[in-house]
Amino acid sequence: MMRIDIITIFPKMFEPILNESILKRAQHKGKVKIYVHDLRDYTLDKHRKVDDRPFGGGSGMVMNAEPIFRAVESIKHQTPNTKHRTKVILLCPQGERLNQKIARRLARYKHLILVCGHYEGIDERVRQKLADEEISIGDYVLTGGELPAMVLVDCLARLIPGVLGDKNSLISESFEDNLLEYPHYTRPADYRGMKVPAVLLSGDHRKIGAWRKKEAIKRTKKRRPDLIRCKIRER
Ligand code: 4FV
Repeated sequence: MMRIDIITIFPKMFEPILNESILKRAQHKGKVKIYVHDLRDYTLDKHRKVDDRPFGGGSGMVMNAEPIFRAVESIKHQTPNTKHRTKVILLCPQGERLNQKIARRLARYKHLILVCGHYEGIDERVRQKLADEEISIGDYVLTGGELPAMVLVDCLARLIPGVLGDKNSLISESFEDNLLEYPHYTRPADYRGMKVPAVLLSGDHRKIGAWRKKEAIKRTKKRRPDLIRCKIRER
């Protein structure tokens, strides 16, 4: 069972995704426990302030270190048994770009604490002293770290054994083996004259497997030659 704690100033943003579909079922199955914490509950400030003006001037606001330290330390205090397998992850554009390999590695941890930034950013001392890792979901700037945290929770949860109905679906999917997924078809076999490739209707699973591999490589070479290069490098 994996535990995920999310620290955010917008806890309600998570309700819809945690109470639907696979994430809802995964929690009900006890495969993952997800706790969302309002950062403002960890401020000592009577106005529950979590940000302040940047030293050195400049536009925008910076998130204070103290509430984040207090939140993370309080959560760690509540979870002594996962001490050695807890990772504090800061979601930020400066982080390592999330990919399936990182998702597989993080899915093996017992306990993740996700810190969602806002405003211009977070006080550097959080990055230096509290965060074990920094993850970015892509080279673009969002209004907050909440959506990145949701993306991370979603791609991790489905890798936890028993969360997805059919674990085989994890084997032949995009980025497994550094290949994009092959084309999928379902009924009807002929839609507006667009026919399903005959090999898929042949029942010859060796031929179907070979066709799918060929199509996956063709698609990857065309759309993501960088993945092919990774694949060759990893050999
Ligand atoms: C982001 C990303 C991201 C930066 C300023 C929140 C925003 C604001 N996080 N991958 N891309 N964060 O844009 O993770 O604080």
